[in-house]
Amino acid sequence: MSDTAGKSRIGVTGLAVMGANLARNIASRGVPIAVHNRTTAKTREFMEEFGHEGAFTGSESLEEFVAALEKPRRIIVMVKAGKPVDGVVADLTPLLDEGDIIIDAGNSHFPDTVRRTEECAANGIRFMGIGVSGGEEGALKGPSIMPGGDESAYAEVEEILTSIAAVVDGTPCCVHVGPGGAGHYVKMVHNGIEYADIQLIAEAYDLLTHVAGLDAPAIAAIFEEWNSGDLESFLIEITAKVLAKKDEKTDGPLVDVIVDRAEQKGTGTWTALDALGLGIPLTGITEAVFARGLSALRDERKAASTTLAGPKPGEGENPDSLVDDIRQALYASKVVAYAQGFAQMRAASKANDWDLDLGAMATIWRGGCIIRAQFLNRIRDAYAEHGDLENLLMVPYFTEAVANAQDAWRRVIVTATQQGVAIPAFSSSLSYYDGYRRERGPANLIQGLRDFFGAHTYLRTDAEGSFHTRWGQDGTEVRTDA
Ligand code: NBP
Repeated sequence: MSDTAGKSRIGVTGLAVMGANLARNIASRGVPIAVHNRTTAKTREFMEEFGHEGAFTGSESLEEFVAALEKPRRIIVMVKAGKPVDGVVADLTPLLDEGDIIIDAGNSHFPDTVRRTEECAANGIRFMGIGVSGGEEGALKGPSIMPGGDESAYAEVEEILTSIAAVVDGTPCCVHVGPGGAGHYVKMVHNGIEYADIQLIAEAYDLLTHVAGLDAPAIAAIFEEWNSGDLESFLIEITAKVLAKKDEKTDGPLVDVIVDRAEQKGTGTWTALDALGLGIPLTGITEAVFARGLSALRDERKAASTTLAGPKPGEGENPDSLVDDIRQALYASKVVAYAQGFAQMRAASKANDWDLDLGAMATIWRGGCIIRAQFLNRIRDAYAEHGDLENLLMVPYFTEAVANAQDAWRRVIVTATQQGVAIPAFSSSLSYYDGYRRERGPANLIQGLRDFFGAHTYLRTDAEGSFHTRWGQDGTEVRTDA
């Protein structure tokens, strides 16, 4: 009898919402699968509720779980990110053989994935870090999957992963991203872009509420309409639904009774920190993280609201075109946020030798994930046409889109500023745009100041070499690299 007879082709350990749904998705493709959870009761509950859906083997210990798998063993770990992943890897390692594959499909931080890949390799185990987006529904019905790690390991799971992923225009939303931490890196940037997208939507909602004076049902109708144009996306679609939802208790809009304090799990912060390390301007995502931080200062804001002076939103002149201006500002800011996120992935790809195919990233984000949008087709086309792009803003489609939107974008920012409405993502995106399109900015003065107080030297526009002025001495300039 062969070693594979009666064995499962793959296993999932960690049967909380994501692991359970991923396991059910895999089983629904006719793949025999072993399931396990640290707390055995959860495995039993899973088998009772879903065991009939496919060829599941419920395992009550890790030893049983490993023994249930064909070789090379393919094990998806879907437990809470951080220490639990290290714990599971440590428990699995002595039970596995050379060439077996551990796949961390949670939201791990990519440096942890790089470390785990090395640690597992030292034990002959192939480790993969794969990003899975789409929440619980995506995991069950078809997520966007961003697999990173050894190509030979990917080849062993490609068929299963592509079969469970979302499909758009016949293309599965799953492609091998790159080695080591590349998959989790791309998932991190995906989540960062999600932060920016959500913040931009929140700013549009704030303006429509407090400057345009509209109520939630009216704004819901506007978002529904916007969802049939350039902005068409999952997040715009669900914004309309959330705004339209009536609260059972008050009979008013549910959104009006939700506390205005946004929580976060840290992937936006990781994205922003990484951009800072790479020296890549990532204003949209970073401002979105800061805005969540500001929202959390709820008690301080309450005190400040009666102490700090400023205009009252809604008490000012509004342009007649306000609602459509907001739509255009939202679109232009979104283009900037994506341009920044893709520029960050390009820089990370070069820094880590990942050789990321950015067009493929846009392709696999078109379905299954939270930022799925029509817009990603444009990004995919841009990379297909122009190859290694420094900045998406330089592609004719986006150059033109932002050029067409910019008058409205500027009007919105002026109106919001005059009426005292905070629009950190809208305005920082425009500042990035204006900064990026300037041939000569003001950093010449920064360099002069740095040279004055720290002898940090400067370059000249009219000569080769680096220079220092003896500011505190005779004021003469010396070349420092000669
Ligand atoms: P959770 O992140 O809530 O984790 C719960 C699971 O981790 C349970 O199976 C639990 O086992 C297990 N676990 C913990 Br906690 N500590 C453990 C340990 N030391 N050893 C072994 N198992 C341990 O589950 P989730 O919401 O399904 O998310 C799973 C992963 O997917 C996370 O990394 C998450 O960030 C990521 N993700 C989630 C979503 C989403 O929408 N929820 C979307 C995309 C990605 P127990 O039952 O014994 O406590």
